[in-house]
Amino acid sequence: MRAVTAAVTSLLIAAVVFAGAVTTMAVARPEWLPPEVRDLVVRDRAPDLTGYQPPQNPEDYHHRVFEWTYAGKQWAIVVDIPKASYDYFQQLPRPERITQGPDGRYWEYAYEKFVTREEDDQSVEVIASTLLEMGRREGWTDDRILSFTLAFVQGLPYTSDSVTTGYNEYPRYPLETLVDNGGDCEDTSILYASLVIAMGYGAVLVSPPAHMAVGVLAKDDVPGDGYHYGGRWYLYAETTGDGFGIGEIPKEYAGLSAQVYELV
Ligand SMILES: [Ca+2]
Ligand SMILES: [Ca+2]
Repeated sequence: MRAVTAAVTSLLIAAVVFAGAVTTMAVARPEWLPPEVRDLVVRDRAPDLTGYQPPQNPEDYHHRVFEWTYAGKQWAIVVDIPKASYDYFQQLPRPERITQGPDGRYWEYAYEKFVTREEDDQSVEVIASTLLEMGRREGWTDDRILSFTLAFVQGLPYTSDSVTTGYNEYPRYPLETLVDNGGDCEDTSILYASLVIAMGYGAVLVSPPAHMAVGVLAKDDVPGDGYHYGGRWYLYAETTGDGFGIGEIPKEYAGLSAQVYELV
């Protein structure tokens, strides 16, 4: 896969900005408390909080209600994320590396490590299993459950890194994207890929020039936009904005080569 020159340029600028702001403060990993998730029925465009019990110490949690539309219906889940877990991810280093590309060596974030970080498994799994259960209750097939989950992620607001963090490029761990209530393309792609993998499906991160999305592992004969990589077929999944289904690539990225980040 070819490295992308336009993306590399912006990443190098981000590297300089970021290097000046690195803190060495280390925060101990908190005693693990998984987030509490409840799915809710949405009636009259407002989530029905009947039956919702807040955590015992609500001041220790970030309370979030996520709403989205899929299959002509509105959906919502309530997620209570321990503040200690969020603080822990916030102070973690942003993994990075020097990579050898066809045009030489360049700096980049190690985006795949935001997806596969071991400590994140529980937080992501609780949400993934909730979404999976919601889909199974509807009697949906795998592809619809994956589309439903994509709609959940697409329902998060798009926020630019420079506005929300002051950095040109700032990848978020999945828990951060949920508490921050959104992010930009790599943040929502990291979140979606994490959910897809936690559900037991296959995914990679894909990066067309100056963008990031997810490749969802599919059978070779499933039609749609995607990438052949490593002998496998990955359908393109756009995680920003509404309306793109799995296998639908925005036209500005159609036909362009993309860098693939394997998730193992
Ligand atoms: Ca970004
Ligand atoms: Ca970001």
